[in-house]
Amino acid sequence: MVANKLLTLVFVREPTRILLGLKKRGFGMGRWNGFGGKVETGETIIQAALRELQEESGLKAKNLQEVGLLKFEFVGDPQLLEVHVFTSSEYEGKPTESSEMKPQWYDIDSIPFDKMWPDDKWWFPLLLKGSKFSGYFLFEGHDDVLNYTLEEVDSLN
Ligand code: 8DG
Repeated sequence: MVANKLLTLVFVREPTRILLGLKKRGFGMGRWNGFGGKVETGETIIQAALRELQEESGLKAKNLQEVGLLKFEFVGDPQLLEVHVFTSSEYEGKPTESSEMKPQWYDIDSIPFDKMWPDDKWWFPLLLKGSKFSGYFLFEGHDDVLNYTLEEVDSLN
């Protein structure tokens, strides 16, 4: 059995807008997303979430809350991705472009779903309304979701 690959994903949000970044390189390049990346050895998931947000956007999250757990399988790849999703409504700093991400605020009623990972349109509404959620998505390549499950949960464990 292959261990899951742990990743973080952080969305900084205000009442009417959310900060997304255009991924400039690597996995998910060309898509708008939250800020995150791989959990490194010796780091907790929360430490990784804070570090990746700061490295990629220049922001320091002040009230990180874990809101989602998303698992991704890609046909032909035995390794499952386990993405821990967080929001923060308070932060320090000013969004700053990095080598990885170009940040931009989006009104919550004009999120660019057609330029994001295809699964995001299903779980984003839950994130935006403040629910917690858990999901699994089976991808073929990076554009096609063959099947998925998604549920609102009371708590993430
Ligand atoms: P690197 O510098 O070593 O290249 O990478 P990293 O920054 O450590 O990690 P990464 O490979 O760029 O992390 C991938 C990011 O994409 C991570 O935040 C999790 C996120 N992500 C997926 N799948 C999906 C998805 O389907 N939707 C969304 N919104 N985000 C996803 O891995």
